[in-house]
Amino acid sequence: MKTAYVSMTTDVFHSGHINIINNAAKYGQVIVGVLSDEAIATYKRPPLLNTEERIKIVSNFKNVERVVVQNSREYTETLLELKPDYVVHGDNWRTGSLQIIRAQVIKTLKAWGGELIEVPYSKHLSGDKLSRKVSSILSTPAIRLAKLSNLLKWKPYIRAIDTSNGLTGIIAENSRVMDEKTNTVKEFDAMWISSLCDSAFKGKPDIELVDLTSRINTINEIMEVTTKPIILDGDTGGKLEHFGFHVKTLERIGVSAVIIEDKTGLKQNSLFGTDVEQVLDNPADFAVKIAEGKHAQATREFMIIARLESLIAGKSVDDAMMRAKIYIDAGADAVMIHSKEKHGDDIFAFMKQFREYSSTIPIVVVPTTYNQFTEDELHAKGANVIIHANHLLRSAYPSMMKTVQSILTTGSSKEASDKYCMPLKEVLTFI
Ligand code: SPV
Ligand code: MG
Repeated sequence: MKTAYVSMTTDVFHSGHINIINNAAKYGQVIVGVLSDEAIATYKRPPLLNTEERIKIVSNFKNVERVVVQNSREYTETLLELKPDYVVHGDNWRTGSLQIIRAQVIKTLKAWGGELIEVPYSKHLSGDKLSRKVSSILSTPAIRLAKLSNLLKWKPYIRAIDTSNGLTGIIAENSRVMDEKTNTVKEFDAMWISSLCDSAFKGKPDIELVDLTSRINTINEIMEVTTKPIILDGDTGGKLEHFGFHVKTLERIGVSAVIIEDKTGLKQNSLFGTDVEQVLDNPADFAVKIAEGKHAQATREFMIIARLESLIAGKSVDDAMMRAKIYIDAGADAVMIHSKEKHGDDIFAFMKQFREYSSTIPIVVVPTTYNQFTEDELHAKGANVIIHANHLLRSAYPSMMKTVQSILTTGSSKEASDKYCMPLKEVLTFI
């Protein structure tokens, strides 16, 4: 009996998938390779149903003889093991990101005279469209909240971008590029809502002046138009007695994590370094604040992340390590190490020491000053969450400044409009 192999990534099953299986059954016994959670999470949203669930469902489809797990997006390893006579796939992969995988499949099959069968793709049943629909349901608070801790389990690292309003939220939600090297789609996994940019977009300094009510307005504005998880920059976390209440509020609206920094007194932006007074909190006191937050927390998945400001305040890596251990003991789910140095040596030294202490607790980094390192390089040194912390504000401001300068200088908006502005029509259609 001949065998026909069908690979399945989806967790939103529709009749198009049944059609492919039924077509495959015309050629032989159907073996379905269900993609593992990890394999899926490397290139698209993590699956709603885990591998086991999907295996159970697919095993019960008519005409499916056997189900195996396909551990990577490429078929090669599985095909070499199964040596099927046929691979059956929708004809939609002749173009786009799957082309290379298709070519590999054809090449691999050749070794034993196997053949690729392509079935006309049901366009109206696009899995991506259904997926987007599902995603919007999944932006309800409890589900959005859990996304970050799930992603941390599935992805080698999380890539976050700063968002401060609905517009930057949409940019973070929808921006994608094709990575030619790995032939995968790259996008942001999460949004960071920084104190710096949330304040700056409101025309205020970053001194904990924008209160939580106002920050929540920003969060809501972003949540209205996005589905990705949110990491909130919680500054110092405020008064000890208030922090537990803040945690409850953030959980209720569906924020995934809050990062609080071990400073006290008037908060100043960390990138001032020691040019301004940066007063570190007493580690024992800060630990109590973390414990207070963890105690107030209602869900399992919310994360309280302790931000270590030792290096910002001119203290040593050892000081940061000493504090990290105290904060973890108090219940912190992860640590963020920050520095304003450009060389990155202090960050790497910290990560090395921290990884000797724990191989699993996530490390968050904000490579604003040491931005010569790529995400992959930072991950290789130990980072699990990489936050690009202020770049949308910093790219928007100079562009707006050029525009106003031009209008003031020329007395009309013609030059600015022709040179610096996107067509109005695009504004009407990109949202
Ligand atoms: C922020 O962007 O608000 C931060 C990171 O907290 S930093 O500005 O580098 O302190
Ligand atoms: Mg901040």
